[in-house]
Amino acid sequence: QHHFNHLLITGGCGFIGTNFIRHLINHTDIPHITNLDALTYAGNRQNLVDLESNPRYTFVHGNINDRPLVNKLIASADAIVHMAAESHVDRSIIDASPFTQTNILGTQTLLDALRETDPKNNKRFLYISTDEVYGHLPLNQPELKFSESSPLLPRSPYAATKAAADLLVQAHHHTYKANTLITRCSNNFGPYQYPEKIIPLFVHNALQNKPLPLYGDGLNIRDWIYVDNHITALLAVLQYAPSGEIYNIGSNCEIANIDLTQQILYILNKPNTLIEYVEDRPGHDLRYAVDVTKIKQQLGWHPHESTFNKDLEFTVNWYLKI
Ligand code: NAD
Ligand code: TDX
Repeated sequence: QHHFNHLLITGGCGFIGTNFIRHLINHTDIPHITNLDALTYAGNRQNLVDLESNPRYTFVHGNINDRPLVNKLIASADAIVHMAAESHVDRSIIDASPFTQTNILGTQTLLDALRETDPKNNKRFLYISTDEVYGHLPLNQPELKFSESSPLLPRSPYAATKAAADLLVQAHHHTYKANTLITRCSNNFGPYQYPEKIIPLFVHNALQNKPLPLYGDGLNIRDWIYVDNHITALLAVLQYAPSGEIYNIGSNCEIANIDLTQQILYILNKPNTLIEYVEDRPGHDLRYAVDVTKIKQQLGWHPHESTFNKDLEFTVNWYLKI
């Protein structure tokens, strides 16, 4: 088991980062947590502002492409959890260049800084990849799932940049023996998600009785996981995984977008007539589904006993309160 004195998180003011840092502060005894975040439109310092007086937490406003800053921060950390990214597929379709800058070049900057400041490869570097690097699955073969050895066949500009970074991380492990780990998680939901992603966007619209723009025929399938389950998996990987390993993370919960949308409307007691079928996302991935046998067997990780419906209801109600 690895113990950590000082974790550096990149992108901690985003959705998963906020939940992750709150979990680290409340449920671990890691003494120091530094959060490097550029505060893009998706990052909100207010998410964690109550922690800023906590001596265990330090916020650094900066960019992962700032090499001198990154060198300094990596030098004083003993592990890095890299989750800063441009994360929205629709934005990557409009303009991929910020995705290339942050997701590919930013990851390269971190890896170069790691190589310079940690020549003995003592520091664990966990890259938060995504199941979207595998591309998509057909709708008519439910037995198919992505395993860690499935080929990387990304289809959106977002997924292509995440896959490029995933491969760079692997290359640094093989070439320089960097102490890397990679996780590829399915679609997360929970509090603090920016309202461009389907769940918070649809809650937001429904509350104002505005149409919910459902892409295409609404039959695309996503494999949903509650964000806290992703977080316990990340901690299991950081603490117990052998260097160089890659793990899928998911909780076997495939739902078609139309069913998800109807559940959200049901929880909010709003009519299905708010659903508006709109033009499909270009290149819209049909289905994601991850096989999570490896992390369960090797690390003994399991998602918490809960149901999707309960977690969704909690999440929707959380958005009602903000
Ligand atoms: P998010 O968009 O909510 O947050 C991203 C954060 O990164 C923001 O706080 C933003 O300010 C910061 N950031 C962006 N560019 C930066 C830069 N150049 N330098 C420093 N900080 C920068 O994203 P999220 O949903 O929390 O996702 C976090 C990570 O998890 C991403 O790497 C994403 O690819 C991955 N992931 C997300 C999901 C999901 O369902 N949300 C699933 C699998 C993997
Ligand atoms: O308005 C919408 N209407 C709609 O039908 C939006 C925003 C989405 N959708 C559909 C597209 C997808 O099939 O809902 C599904 C989910 O879409 P998003 O919330 O944009 O997520 P997705 O494209 O699946 O990607 C997410 O999961 C994997 C995250 O944004 C990624 O960062 C993560 O890697």
